[in-house]
Amino acid sequence: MARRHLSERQREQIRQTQEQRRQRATERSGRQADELDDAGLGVEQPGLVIANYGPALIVESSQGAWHRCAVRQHLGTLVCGDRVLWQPAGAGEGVVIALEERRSLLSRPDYSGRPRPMAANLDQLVVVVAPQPPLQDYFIDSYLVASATIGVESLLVVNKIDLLDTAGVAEWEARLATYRRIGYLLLFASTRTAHGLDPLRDRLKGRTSILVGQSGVGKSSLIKALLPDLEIRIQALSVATGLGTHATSTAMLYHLPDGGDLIDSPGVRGFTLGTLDPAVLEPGFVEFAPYRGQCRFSDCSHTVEPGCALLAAVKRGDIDLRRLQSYHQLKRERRPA
Ligand SMILES: Nc1nc2c(ncn2[C@@H]2O[C@H](COP(=O)(O)OP(=O)(O)OP(=O)(O)O)[C@@H](O)[C@H]2O)c(=O)[nH]1
Ligand SMILES: [Mg+2]
Ligand SMILES: [Zn+2]
Repeated sequence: MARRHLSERQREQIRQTQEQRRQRATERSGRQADELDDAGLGVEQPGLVIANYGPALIVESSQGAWHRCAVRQHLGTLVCGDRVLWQPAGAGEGVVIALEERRSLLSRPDYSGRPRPMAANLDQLVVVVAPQPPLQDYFIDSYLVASATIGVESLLVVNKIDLLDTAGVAEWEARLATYRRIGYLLLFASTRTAHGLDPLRDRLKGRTSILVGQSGVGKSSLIKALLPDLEIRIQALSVATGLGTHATSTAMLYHLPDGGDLIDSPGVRGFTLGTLDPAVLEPGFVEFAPYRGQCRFSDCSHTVEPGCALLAAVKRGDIDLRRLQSYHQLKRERRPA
């Protein structure tokens, strides 16, 4: 569908209308929620987007009830984690009329490579990998770039370690040690044995996190392991959407028992960041920072040049060669088509 481009003036108008609505909603907060306006809609109120099923948006009210909502067109694509204003419109239904400003937004390229919003207001990305399916190394790096670019923290979870013997675990430790060295939390977990779930719970507490990673690494299984009452929620969802229980066809938000929210996302086979400026890769390679501007040539491509500070760091063992290779691969993918 062609995306309408708004002028600055239109954007400002929309912003003002939304602000007025927000204020009206605050003023009216003393009124009954079932009071209807001229269009047959109930009182404007805040809500949280739980999932976006294309035509249907699941919005949770402040009382925790789910409503299947339509969205006013000018609001664009809304995603789970979005804070909105909405009006009830009959039993379990409603209309979303305004979007609160987003603290952060994670997008994923669609089939044509254009970024498509996936989840909003995140605090951290949990990159899940596993011995099965096999991991493409640069996959992790692409997520670290994505999170750094939107100003969100990230950590790594190696799931399914019940499939590994001691030597296997040591191998994975060694393979991913780089990430620990450059400052990321690296956890080993198994939803089968519950190994590693406690430190994961600790880290998720009080924040909004999203599980990302290849299809089949166990993201939904982690959700199930961390949310004992999940079956109830899934049933509520299938009632609300009429779509059955395929919870990971779209990103979906869950409230954690200890506080905080956890979003399950549909797995991907490949992951590319789309056609953005290669310069924005830098924040995802924190360990390169001390060498910025240190190469002999200011336009150094860090591939073959003499006096390249990054290549020298790799040679000394201060930078992992695999990370530099990832950097080059992501840079190639990012070049505008
Ligand atoms: N051995 C083992 N298998 C696991 C573990 N966690 C999940 N699995 C299995 O891995 C398979 C995929 O798990 P899911 O949780 O559906 O994976 P997912 O990441 O949500 O996959 P998508 O929804 O396609 O992205 C299932 O057969 C799970 O039973 C684990 O800790 N150990
Ligand atoms: Mg899943
Ligand atoms: Zn260089």
